[in-house]
Amino acid sequence: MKALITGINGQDGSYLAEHLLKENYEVAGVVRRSSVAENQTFRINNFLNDIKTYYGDLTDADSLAHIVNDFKPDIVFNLAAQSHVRLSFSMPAYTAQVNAIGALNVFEAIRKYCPNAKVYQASSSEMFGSSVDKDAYQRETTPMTPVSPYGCSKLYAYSAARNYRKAYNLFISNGILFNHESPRRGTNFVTAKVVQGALKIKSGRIKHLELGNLDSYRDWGHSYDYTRAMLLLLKHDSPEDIVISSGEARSVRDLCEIVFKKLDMDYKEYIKVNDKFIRPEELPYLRGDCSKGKKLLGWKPKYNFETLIEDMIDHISRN
Ligand code: NAP
Ligand code: F7E
Repeated sequence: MKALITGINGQDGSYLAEHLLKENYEVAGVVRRSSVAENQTFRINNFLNDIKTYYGDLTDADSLAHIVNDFKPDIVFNLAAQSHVRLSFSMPAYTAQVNAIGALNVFEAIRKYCPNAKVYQASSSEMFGSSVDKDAYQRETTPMTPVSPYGCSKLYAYSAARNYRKAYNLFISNGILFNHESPRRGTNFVTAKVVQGALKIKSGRIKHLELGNLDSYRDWGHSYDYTRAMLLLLKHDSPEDIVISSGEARSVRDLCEIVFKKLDMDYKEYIKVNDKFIRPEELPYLRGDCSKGKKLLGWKPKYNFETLIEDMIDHISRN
């Protein structure tokens, strides 16, 4: 079986590729050209010789058509994206080009050149925006009212996936994943920023850490677990839209308290709020109900919030 991953050099792409190799898939990935060549593959260098890579870009439909036509994948994971929510306010058009039209370009390449391939679309809890069910969870049936250019772009791709599934009888599944982190998380996302910042404070390299909104809530899990759910979703016999989450909501303040406490510090002495990290519109609360995913896929996470943070502290402190 052949698996193609867009965004293979990202946090999720790298965990997923490792998992697929262990499961004996032939793996290919799309990488972007960078002027610093080392950056193109920095998360996948450990197994670069075991996979095939293609240069491509989601905004370049011809490059995707060539890759799909050449590799002829059985399964495709569309993970590539401009994935930073705050930056999507600075680059709304680019975010829409990559996340919305880019996903459409992937679906079109599949429709034209590989219509039997199964496709995973990386959808996001950010699509729910300000919408929450009465029981304080978001689930597959919760209305979607995104509050960021990123959320809007992902909602377009989610809708296009459902449209192509019905209109052209393609196997495209949406994984509606809540926040997931790891030692490989980009350091401008809040979990990695807090862990890295606290470690630098502990070792005397910086004196304080500047953050934005401390009172938003997120449902945080581990990328290791969530990328396993991606493969389970494509192994399922019909295309589905499925929430993957931990089911717990924690505030950014909780995150700071726990990380600093694990390093024997009180976060209140070190955290400063800087308005430049506040978003034009904030998504205040995320908590996912993933009972459908657990039942249908038999998915069970290995990590909880505490062990996720411990894994991040452990790895980031060694690098
Ligand atoms: P990430 O670490 O930011 O990785 C994104 C990947 O996409 C990177 O490898 C990046 O390439 C690549 N990419 C960006 N723009 C591209 C373009 N125009 N053409 C081709 N490749 C491009 O994100 P992640 O955390 O792994 O997330 C994976 C996917 O899941 C994303 O679609 C994200 O939006 C979605 N998602 C993430 C979460 C989460 O909490 N992590 C939750 C829900 C959904 P470079 O390596 O060259 O930068
Ligand atoms: O922010 C607050 C911020 O950037 C989390 C992406 O993977 O998950 C991710 O998007 C919260 C927000 O993740 C800082 O305002 C406070 O309330 O880590 P984040 P995100 O925006 O939730 C979704 C599901 C995705 O799909 C996305 O791709 O933390 N916050 N102070 C801060 N956030 C950042 N980044 N930096 C701060 O200084």
